[in-house]
Amino acid sequence: MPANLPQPDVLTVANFPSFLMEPLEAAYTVHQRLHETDPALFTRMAPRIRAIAASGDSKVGTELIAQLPALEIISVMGVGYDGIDVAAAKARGVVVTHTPGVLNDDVADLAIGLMLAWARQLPRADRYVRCGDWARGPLPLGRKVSGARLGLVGMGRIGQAIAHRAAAFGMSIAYTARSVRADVPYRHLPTAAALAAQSDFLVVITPGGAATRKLIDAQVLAALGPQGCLVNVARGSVVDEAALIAALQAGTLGGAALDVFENEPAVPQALRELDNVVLTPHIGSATAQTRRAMAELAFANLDAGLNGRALLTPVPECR
Ligand code: 8YV
Repeated sequence: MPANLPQPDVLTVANFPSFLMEPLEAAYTVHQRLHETDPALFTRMAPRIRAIAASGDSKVGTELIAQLPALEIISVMGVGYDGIDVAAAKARGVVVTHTPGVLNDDVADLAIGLMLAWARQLPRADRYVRCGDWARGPLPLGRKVSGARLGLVGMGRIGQAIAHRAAAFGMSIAYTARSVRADVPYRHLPTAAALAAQSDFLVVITPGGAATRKLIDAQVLAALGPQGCLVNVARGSVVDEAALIAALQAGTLGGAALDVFENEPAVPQALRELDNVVLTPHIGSATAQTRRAMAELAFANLDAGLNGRALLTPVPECR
């Protein structure tokens, strides 16, 4: 950009790693969470802000969008964008982009890892060795994963990556999704409850948002049953967390392995006290390699949007 032109103003609404902050700060005037840290200054700066950089768990609602008359683009570093009010953005002619594809492997790897961690009791086994219990006798037996029945709630890019890995474990694979996919060889079931009734592991990998809110309810958990395990690598909002805790406490559900929660980073004490669960802090895409790829794509989208070039990966609603 010529030296005499001011750099575009960008509002960040998440705490980004240095490998996204550095390119952003080199190219733009960045207002780091200014709407939260200094609302008065934000009000003065708001008319200049042309872009928002957000993460998969950021909330960008109608109110914030309405405060930014010059807003052109919201670039999300994440595949999920359920926290962004896309309808409000579109109504204002603001485009929304996200980072699909580059994180499929990591999220799928974690889903398989969580199944193994729960069934083979890896966190417990690790503690068992460390605290010296091994000398007193063997760890109680775990549960076999290879050959078990996997039900996938969602059959998008990441769902397919999980299925591909599960096939190598000899698992039988079925799924439920809004529509039957002609391009996958797996059995489709019409509802999450029907799928759960025929699954040992039910893995949730569907987008969050209003359409899937509490899709995994008490009925689905009952269908999964006392031998079943729920794995959630999607969004906490997809699972009725209170019903999940009740089922786990009552033993009507065998267990759960959860990377996402309804109200992150708060995880209910009741869940943290259960020993039939494995809990991780929303790390689906959290590898150095993948987060860099996500940051590059998020930056490229933002830069394309602000410079009138074609967006790389707009969300489906903005294509
Ligand atoms: C992270 C995610 O929460 O991609 C998503 O939808 O949930 C995660 O990868 C986050 O977006 C990292 O910035």
